[in-house]
Amino acid sequence: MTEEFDLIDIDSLLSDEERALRGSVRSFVESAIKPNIAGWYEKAVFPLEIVPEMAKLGLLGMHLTGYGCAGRSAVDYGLAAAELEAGDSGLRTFVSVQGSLAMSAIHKHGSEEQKSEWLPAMAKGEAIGCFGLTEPTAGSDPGAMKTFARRDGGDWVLNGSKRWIGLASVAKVAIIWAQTEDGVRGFVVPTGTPGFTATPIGPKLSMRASIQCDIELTDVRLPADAVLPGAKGLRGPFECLNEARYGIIWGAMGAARDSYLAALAYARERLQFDRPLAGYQLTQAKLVDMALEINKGFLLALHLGRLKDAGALQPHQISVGKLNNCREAIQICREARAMLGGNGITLDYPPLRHANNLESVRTYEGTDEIHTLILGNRITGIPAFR
Ligand code: TGC
Repeated sequence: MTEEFDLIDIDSLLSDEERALRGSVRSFVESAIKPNIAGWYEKAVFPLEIVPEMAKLGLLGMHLTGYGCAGRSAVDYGLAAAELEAGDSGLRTFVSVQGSLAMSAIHKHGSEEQKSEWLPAMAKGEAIGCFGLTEPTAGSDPGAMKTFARRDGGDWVLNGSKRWIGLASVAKVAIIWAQTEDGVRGFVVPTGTPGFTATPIGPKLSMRASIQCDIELTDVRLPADAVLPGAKGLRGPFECLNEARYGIIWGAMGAARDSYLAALAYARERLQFDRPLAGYQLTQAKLVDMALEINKGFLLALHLGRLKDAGALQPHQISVGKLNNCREAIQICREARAMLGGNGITLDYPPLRHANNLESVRTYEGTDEIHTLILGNRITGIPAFR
């Protein structure tokens, strides 16, 4: 399969260990996800039963060190994200929400007690986490959030609502970001706390094998030590978003690669006017355009991953990757769907499912527009968000 899309030998830039890690995640996706994903997608089911296997592979919080986490590199994490999203964006999203958002928030900003209480259980998949930043009226502009945490004696009391929160209805713990008298703070909220409710949003036309929820917080009372001591202001959640956005750079290309390979296989087999579609120049032009963007997208992801492992990756560089790779991946998936003709609209083939999923992926963790404006700001020095 590699030679069908790796035209510039990107593989030679990976170590044996990196290729081995990628191989084990790819095998898991081939055996546990691909045979079942059409059914999960059609029934709108998130397959909780595969979480323990993901944990065993070290995929939960895999780039974090200590507390039972795998301590793998950023490139390893990216390679895994690409393989998972070649299965389905919903499954990669689970790993992102768990590891890059919920676990990263605790790992980066939590107290020793919070880390010891939650991270080992989350790495084992025994506790699922979610990350509540977005609100019904605060998506691209999280600074406009209305959820408020007030002090009441030694306690905190939270009120507000969150929207589009992945995994919230199956989570044991939620990281909730709220305004306080001292600016935005993060709270570790066990989801069994009275006043916390999470309701799945649906029906959806995208990310059907995944769960996104509304959260209502009504007088949710928490002890003083529920606050994340290391996060003060919006920088706290944004530092976690960087981790998730980074994973998307790789993941989107996984979905693109899977769609391209489906279209290539189909074009080789499908005869029209007595010849395989792959023998027509228009088809070859499409395949070549797709392959070029996949090669460029993976090369970009690998470059950014190497920068991340060197501790040199800057937020605007993550925007380059997220904007470019989501934009190109969705085009590739749509083109692949078109190459499959009518058969492309069924769940027998992955491209339209991937394209639909990528509508969510291009929207969450910063829309195309937000990442464009982050880069516009970087280039011109003039913020144009407001
Ligand atoms: P701004 O004044 O620019 O920044 C506030 C503070 O944050 C710092 N900062 C960052 N730090 C680290 N990494 C980044 N990427 C950062 N971006 C900003 C900044 O330096 C400042 O720090 P300090 O110490 O000076 O206070 O804040 P702004 O509100 O004007 O930001 C502008 C903008 C548009 C870039 C930002 O608001 C933004 O990125 N918006 C998009 C938000 C987004 O991606 N939302 C999606 C969340 S996904 C979700 O909630 C669901 S999780 C997925 C799931 O559950 O499935």
